[in-house]
Amino acid sequence: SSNSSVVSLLDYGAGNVRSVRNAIHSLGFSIKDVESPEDILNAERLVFPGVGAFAAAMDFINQNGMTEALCSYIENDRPFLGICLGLQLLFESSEEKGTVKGLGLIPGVVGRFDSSSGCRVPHIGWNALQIAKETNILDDIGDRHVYFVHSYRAMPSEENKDWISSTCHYGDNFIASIRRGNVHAVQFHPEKSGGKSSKLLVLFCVSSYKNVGLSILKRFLYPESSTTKKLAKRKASKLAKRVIACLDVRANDNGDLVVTKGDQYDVREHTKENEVRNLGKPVELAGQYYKDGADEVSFLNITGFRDFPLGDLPMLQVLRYTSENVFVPLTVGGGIRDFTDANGRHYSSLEVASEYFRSGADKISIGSDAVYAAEEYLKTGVKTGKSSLEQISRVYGNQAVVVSIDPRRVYLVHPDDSAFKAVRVKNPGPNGEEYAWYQCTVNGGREGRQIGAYELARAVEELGAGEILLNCIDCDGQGKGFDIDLVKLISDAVNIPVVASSGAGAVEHFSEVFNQTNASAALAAGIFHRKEVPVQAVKEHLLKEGIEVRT
Ligand code: 1PR
Repeated sequence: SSNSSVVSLLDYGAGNVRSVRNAIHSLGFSIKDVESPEDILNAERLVFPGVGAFAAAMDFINQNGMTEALCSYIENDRPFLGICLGLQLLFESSEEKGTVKGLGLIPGVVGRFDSSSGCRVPHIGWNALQIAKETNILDDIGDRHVYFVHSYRAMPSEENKDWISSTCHYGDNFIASIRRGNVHAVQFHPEKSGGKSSKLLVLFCVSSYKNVGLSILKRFLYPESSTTKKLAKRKASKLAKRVIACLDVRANDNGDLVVTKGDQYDVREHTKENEVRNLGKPVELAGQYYKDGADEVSFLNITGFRDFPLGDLPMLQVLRYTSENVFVPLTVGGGIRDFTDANGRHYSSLEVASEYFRSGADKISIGSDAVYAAEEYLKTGVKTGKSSLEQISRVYGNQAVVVSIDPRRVYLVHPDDSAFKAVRVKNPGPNGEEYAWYQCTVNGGREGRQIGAYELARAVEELGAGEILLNCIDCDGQGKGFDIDLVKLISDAVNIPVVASSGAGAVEHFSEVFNQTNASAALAAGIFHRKEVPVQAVKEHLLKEGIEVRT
């Protein structure tokens, strides 16, 4: 029929759906956006990539009169693929923001992860699944990892067990996917779970198709393809430690956007010309790191504190191009704050963030502005709800908001010589000082503030941050390893995931940070850009050391 290569997409405009679109296009399908209940009823196949908050999504469906159409579409066993919130909405209700009614097709209530069980919330990262029954769409994944990002989950019960096609262990065993006939839904993100980007992949047959995320979408889109895999019992897996490649991006003196990399945040060459160090092109390098197996890619617009990102269209373009080929999560930071341009036009930080999400970012990262927000909060004890951090996490969810901390070590003779939390350091300071506190900075390390990394981390967690990107100016670019004292201090202080950054120089530094701290991920820049240590080598080393990673 004329609809044979069309996917109907229910995108209600919250968060990043660009990757789902790109993945569908790369599989040779075109997309029709659902605008009315009739569009649902007339769909040949329907994909519902829910992102954002449960209540907002249900409001959208109800207000557009789509509830009945969706229920009847699913009850009539028409081809359906729900992703993330697109799975949760099928249940009776959710406890996100009070109790909100869902579509009620599957018995059960969607509840928050219990952080008292010792796991960090949000659940961000790569897990393997326990397959419960024939799913078809999951047939190619074997014991490979898929990407999750959520704070709420549905739990298996006697009443819903017929629906469950796989579970995942994180704190508890929660529902990772459901299947009944042609109706599928997954809690994880296939479009972020890796896959080959080449348009040629459509030419290969499904059974030879080895890539995880796109194989799931492909099996949904081509259900007639044969199943060759037998179901194998798999051992329960832990949340994999993530390896992240970071690209510090700025314009060079010719105005071209380049990937640069500093030593202790100084990115200029020490030559007569004093030019900005140029290590390559952002889109190309991101694509390379994705192919090499990076679990995420971060872009930091390091002069964002002075340039205005919405005036900086190249960065948005970098995101758009990157998301066409890179099917792992993308984070972008730099310059996320309120801004008034030269013509007096005011932009809210939320507008800036929205533009980044629309262009393909899954998370935004806030540096300087989060420091000001935390200072204000610690001073007054009042959450105004007005900071960029609070506003963006309210609209897009805290899993989409990273706070980037840029601390510098301040050595102390006695731990109580400072008002801020100090630790005993492994390597004493220049005058034999045995303690240090970690002073937060703003504007790319140019200005120290009266707040410590420990105090900041705890404050931003309360204000709605979903993850911390923990740099260390002293270690940046030095290749001598992560600041274990600092990473330990912060990863033990908060219950959100912490990404250790700055100082990686060898594969052993990654196992060290994972063995000695509670970091959820480790990020590096220089060693990847200079091709000293490829991402694969880091993964192989971690595997050998018995640390779970996505391979
Ligand atoms: O303050 O919200 O505009 O955000 C600015 C962002 O830019 C912050 O996330 C800040 O960390 C970053 N930034 C600002 N100036 C610099 C600089 O280098 N001059 N880069 C900078 C931060 C640190 C890491 C680096 C790791 C790993 N770069 O991102 O990639 O230290 O490096 P390594 O593996 O080579 O040691 P706002």
